[in-house]
Amino acid sequence: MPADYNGTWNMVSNDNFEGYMQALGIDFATRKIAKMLKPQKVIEQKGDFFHVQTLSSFRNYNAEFTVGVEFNEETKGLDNRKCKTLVTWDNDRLVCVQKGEKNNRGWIHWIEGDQLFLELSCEDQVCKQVYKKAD
Ligand code: 1AG
Repeated sequence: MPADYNGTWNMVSNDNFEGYMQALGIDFATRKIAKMLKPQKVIEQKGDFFHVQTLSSFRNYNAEFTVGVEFNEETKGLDNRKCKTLVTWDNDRLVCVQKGEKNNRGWIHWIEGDQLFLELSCEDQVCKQVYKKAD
């Protein structure tokens, strides 16, 4: 049985989002707004199928994938790039590799208690986010 990521998760911390956005080439004005956000993750998981919504007052991002199945990702409303994206299980961690124009791009999710962790990587930058499960 894989880990259960289902639920609504609210951001509690966001370390080095600025560096991550700079590595993605996000412009100054957008970064200033994006840094202030406290997004929410709404995750629906059925076995290896995931629907992950990242919701904020500024923009939303929608991701749907099946673990182990590579897909074409377009990061609409983020940096608007195209990636060949593959998510795999590493024990109970979700490990994502986003092949494309940017080197070393991807993310890792895991759960500890009522907290959801997300590390976003691009080039030499790592952004560390923590979310807490909503009641
Ligand atoms: C993701 O999470 C990333 C979801 O795939 C969005 C997180 C960070 C934003 C990425 C780059 C910044 C680009 C532009 C800034 C503009 C708006 C920020 C809006 C933030 C909320 C959408 C992994 C997984 C789902 O949970 O795929």
